[in-house]
Amino acid sequence: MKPFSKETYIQRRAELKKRVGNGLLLFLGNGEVGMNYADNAYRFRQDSSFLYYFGGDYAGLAAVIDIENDKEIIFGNELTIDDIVWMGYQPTIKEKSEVVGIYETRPLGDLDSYVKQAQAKGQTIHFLPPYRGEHQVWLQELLGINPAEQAAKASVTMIKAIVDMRNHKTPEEIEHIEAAIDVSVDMHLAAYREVRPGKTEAQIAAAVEQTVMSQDCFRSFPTIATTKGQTLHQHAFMNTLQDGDIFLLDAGAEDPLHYAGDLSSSMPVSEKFTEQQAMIYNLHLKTFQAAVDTLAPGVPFKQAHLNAATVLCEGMKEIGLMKGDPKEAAYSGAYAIFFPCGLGHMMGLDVHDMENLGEQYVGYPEGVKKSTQFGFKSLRLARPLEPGFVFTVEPGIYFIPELIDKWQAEKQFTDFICYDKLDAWKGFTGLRNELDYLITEDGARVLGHKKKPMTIEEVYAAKG
Ligand SMILES: [Mn+2]
Repeated sequence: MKPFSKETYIQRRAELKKRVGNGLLLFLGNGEVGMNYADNAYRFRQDSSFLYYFGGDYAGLAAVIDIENDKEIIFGNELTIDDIVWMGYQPTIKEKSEVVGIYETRPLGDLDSYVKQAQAKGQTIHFLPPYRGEHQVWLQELLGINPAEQAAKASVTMIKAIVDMRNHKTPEEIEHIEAAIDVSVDMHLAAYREVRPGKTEAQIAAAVEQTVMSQDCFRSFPTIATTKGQTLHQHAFMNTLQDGDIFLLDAGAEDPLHYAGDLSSSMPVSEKFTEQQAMIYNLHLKTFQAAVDTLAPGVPFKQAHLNAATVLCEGMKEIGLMKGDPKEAAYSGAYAIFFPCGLGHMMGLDVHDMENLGEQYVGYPEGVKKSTQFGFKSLRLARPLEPGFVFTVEPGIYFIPELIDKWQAEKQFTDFICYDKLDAWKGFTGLRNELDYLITEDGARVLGHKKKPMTIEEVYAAKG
């Protein structure tokens, strides 16, 4: 797929300038980070806001949009002959900047004096909250702000403008997201094919990552490939798959422009689910459908979360693990014993889009604070949905022995939870599915051209 034209980047910066109105917007690109020594670096990943406004997918850059002086400058150092000997020839910073419509470039060392002059003239310096240590050091050098105070002094005006722009995906962004999702579906199909007793989690993860790398993409986050799905983000691969286990995969690709896909699947390690597993899997599909049926412009995502939780409580009541009014059980937060996370999150250039800018700005409307209650506090997205929003839907059902024991000891929600019956379920582990959705003018649609298995029949067919 083609990269975006320079007009895309020019328009994005023009829109940002208009929204912020004044001052100097400072963007720090990411650098190389050594794993154990400087030249043995982690895989390079550019900052997503930098990618969004300046393209520039390489280390050692910064950029400014100087609104008062009507300047857009990329700061970076040209390669030396030593760099070229070790890393090969690359186009110059000037050449790489012109493809995003930036015609002024300067050495990185000039950034300091540029920013200090702007400060001396009384210009407001807008910057984003840093998430890397070297940016904290850099901001301290440039602006004299202590790392501990940088997040609080970051520009709320700049954050809000960027969040609002990046939250609304354009058709050309959606093409890239769908390309990433298609590769993500292939990653999951590899797992459905490979999962069987005797294989290790590491072998399945390897098949999944072989699939993504062979399509010129990279994973959008560390793969979760586990038979201990009750642990929501289990990143270790330490188990051998056994007959009767549920295998859970949460994995996705990012495409060459770094747009993400994020999918989850749950499947039996044996040929078929046990009767008990099939019952919980089908209840999970009902919660999924309840969530999806809620998605529409103007409807808060929190409502989709609550509707899924209500269906979960209805099902748990039928099974005999809950009692009382299911809707009350959902709205009170009792559901969280089986579903302690949120229903989903925004997705774009980051798999949890713009989490570095603050979930409060990304996922919640002005004036609505995120709950601190267990369960609801993990809901990253709650706001009314708008056309162009792209997000995940990923309800799950988890039996977490430590959580069950803790709540039982504390006598939490005894009107709703049948603790005496839960003992027998502590070894169930957990399951979820996850798909990615776009809000349209009149509803919502699932993203991607390839279909990930969802129903039990589809799961068995994919296992082959
Ligand atoms: Mn997700």
